[in-house]
Amino acid sequence: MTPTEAIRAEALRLGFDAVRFTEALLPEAARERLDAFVDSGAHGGMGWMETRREQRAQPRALWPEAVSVIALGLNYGPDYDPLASLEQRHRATISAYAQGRDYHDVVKKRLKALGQWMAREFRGQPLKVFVDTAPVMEKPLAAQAGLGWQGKHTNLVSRSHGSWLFLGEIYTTLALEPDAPESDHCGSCRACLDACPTAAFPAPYRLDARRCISYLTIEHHGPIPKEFRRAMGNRIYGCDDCLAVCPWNKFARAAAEMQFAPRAEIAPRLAELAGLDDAAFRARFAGSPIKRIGRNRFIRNVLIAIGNSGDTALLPAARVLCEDGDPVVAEAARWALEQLDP
Ligand code: B12
Ligand code: SF4
Ligand code: SF4
Repeated sequence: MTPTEAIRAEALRLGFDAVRFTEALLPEAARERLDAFVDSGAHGGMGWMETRREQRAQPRALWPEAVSVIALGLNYGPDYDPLASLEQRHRATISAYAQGRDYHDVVKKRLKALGQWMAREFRGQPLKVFVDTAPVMEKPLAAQAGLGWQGKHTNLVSRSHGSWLFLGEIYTTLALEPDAPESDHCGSCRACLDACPTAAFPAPYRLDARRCISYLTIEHHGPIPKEFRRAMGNRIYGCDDCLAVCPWNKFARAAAEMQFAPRAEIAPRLAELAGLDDAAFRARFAGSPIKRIGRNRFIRNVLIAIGNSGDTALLPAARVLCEDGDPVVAEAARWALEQLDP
């Protein structure tokens, strides 16, 4: 077995769904696009996109010894329609990626297990493992390795898993035979661009994060800008609209990883969520990615959904939160009241 064959076999044994190899070198175009994204301010308040830009743009700027990158994918395909709850306006829509256990933990654990196996197998060859939070351009690297292509919604689309792959990488000093990149199979389709409720794509393959509901509900601090509140509907954590409409999802399968299965009700009632105090929020979302936005940002989002619900039974929940100690929550509660009882 060649080293790549052995690593692929071990990664699949550990439960990864896709494994490909590429050189630890990104083309200049990736840097130029990252520069264009950040220089135009499209990253909004994600200051960390700016601070370690050099390392993000080029693997060897992060780790000069890196020779190859192992690009790995873990399927989190939902076994239900992630857009079905959008019509249930007294309930919350939570992105499919956040229904189960935090993928950072699940993917990191697998990456570490593969890293330990490699350390034994290829003695003396250092490596580093990454998922999401490091300054690594995960999608361009995965596309270059042939795991899929960056669709017009900017995420990686796979011929076998559609839009539903989490990405992780191993940077290694091993010289591994690179795989061929995947070509773009979007063609004339523009379903994702047309599905976006907030018109967050200024052009195909380009996202303005400041308009994206995923950014607004997860990354954005402070009040949600008024122009996007109506369009958020009942999406309280992330957004799946552009991913879910992709025709390549017809080849996707439901996640085999049980830890990604919904841990509770897929679309919980807004009334129940609005009542969570800090302790109850932390207990309910322990081990979930939702925990990281904290109770106040979460309740802010729930209140926008309450304002959009048209359900006057939710008026008492909004009224109570007008007195909340957090000014952003209190302002969102007043907005919700105005929508329900103008
Ligand atoms: C910042 C970030 C966000 C931001 C910005 C998203 C974005 N598109 O940049 C926000 C908070 C909005 C976000 C949202 C989501 N995210 Co996010 N996010 C990231 C993060 C940390 C960095 C991404 C980044 O570098 N963006 C900067 C821009 C410049 O990079 P880019 O999108 O690759 O841009 C390229 C294109 O614009 C392209 N391009 C430009 N012009 C052209 C023209 C052509 C012809 C082509 C081919 C390409 C092209 O070139 C650029 C650079 O190569 C990554 C993890 C990581 N470390 O990479 C996760 C990551 C991208 N997110 C992920 C997920 C799952 C999501 C959500 C689906 C979550 C949700 N359901 O709410 C949404 C999807 C929203 C969307 N349509 O992108 C996954 C995506 C997995 C996949 N299969 O692709 C990642 C990889 C995390 C992971 N490890 O799994 N995210
Ligand atoms: S995640 Fe939602 S808001 Fe963001 S670009 Fe996709 S469809 Fe638009
Ligand atoms: S919905 Fe269409 S345009 Fe968008 S990523 Fe999928 S194939 Fe490409």
